[in-house]
Amino acid sequence: MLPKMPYARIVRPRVAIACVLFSALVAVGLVLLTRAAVAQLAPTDTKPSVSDRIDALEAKDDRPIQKLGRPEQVALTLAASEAESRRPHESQSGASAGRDASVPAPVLTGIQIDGDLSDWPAAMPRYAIGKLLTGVDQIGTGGLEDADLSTSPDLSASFSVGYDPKKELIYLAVIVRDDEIIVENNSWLDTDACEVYVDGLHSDAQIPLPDGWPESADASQLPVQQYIATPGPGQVYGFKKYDTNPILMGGDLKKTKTRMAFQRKHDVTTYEWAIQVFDHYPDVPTVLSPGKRIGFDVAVADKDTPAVAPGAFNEPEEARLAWIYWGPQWHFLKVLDAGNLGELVLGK
Ligand SMILES: [Ca+2]
Ligand SMILES: [Ca+2]
Ligand SMILES: [Ca+2]
Repeated sequence: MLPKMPYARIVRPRVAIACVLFSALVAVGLVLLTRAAVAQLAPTDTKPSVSDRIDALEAKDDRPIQKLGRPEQVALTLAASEAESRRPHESQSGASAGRDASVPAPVLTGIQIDGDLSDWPAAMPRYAIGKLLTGVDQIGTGGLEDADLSTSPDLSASFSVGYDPKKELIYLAVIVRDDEIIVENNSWLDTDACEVYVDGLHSDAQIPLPDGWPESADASQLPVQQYIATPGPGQVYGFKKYDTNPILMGGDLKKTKTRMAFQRKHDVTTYEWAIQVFDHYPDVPTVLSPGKRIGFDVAVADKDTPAVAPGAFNEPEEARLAWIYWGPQWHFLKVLDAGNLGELVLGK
């Protein structure tokens, strides 16, 4: 016998409970089905993306790698980082006894920095800058792969070097035969240039690429002083934080005694440098004394055609900047790796 109450009050709660139970079962079923479908669809062997590879490198090296907006810049950074990670790490301690790339720097006085080398002794030896950087994205070979870099009209460069122990300066003359001069102020890829690397400690110290490079460069933290000059007016490499030519990467050239002047005659550009070297910038200049070894390298960049677009980030291979250097085999940015420099041996 049914209790005397309206039918609806008995039946509706039962229907409601059944509906709730049914809905819960459907929801659980949907979740299980979705998980199974995702598991089946998920790839098991995907090729890592550029960002995955950067993350992997960061994890391996325990350091951040600069993430730049332009894919080609990411590729450059990645290629360089991978090149770095492939090589054996060098000793961090002590100075090297000597290096394969080594030249004497005799005492030299009475040099005026004006780009005119007539005040240099005619008998000063000249050393070829003859290594062509290859295998780095965005940098080309300028058709120089098979060229003789001591005679090529497209690009041949050499240097002479001495030092003044009283003025505590290295004197450097860089003579560059280059058929076409390009000086733009948009990027390091869009200009002729001359770079000098010095390390007063002659150390093997190296540091990882600082986050935010090159804007974040801090000369007081770098193991090498990198001076950069272009043979023309305007901001060197388009770096907005400097107002000199040359510049000191991450520092203030005006806090140093380094100066440069260039001249261009016919197809020859001459850079005449007086260079201050530091044990630590800016507070500990290096004392230049006979027999001392100074970490040293010099490089020349050659761009010969106007860029397709400002900055020259998307140049066809044959139009890209070529980069040659003197010292040991390039592994990564030499300003971060003092052991990747050659050396000067100061004379008496
Ligand atoms: Ca001179
Ligand atoms: Ca050239
Ligand atoms: Ca050029």
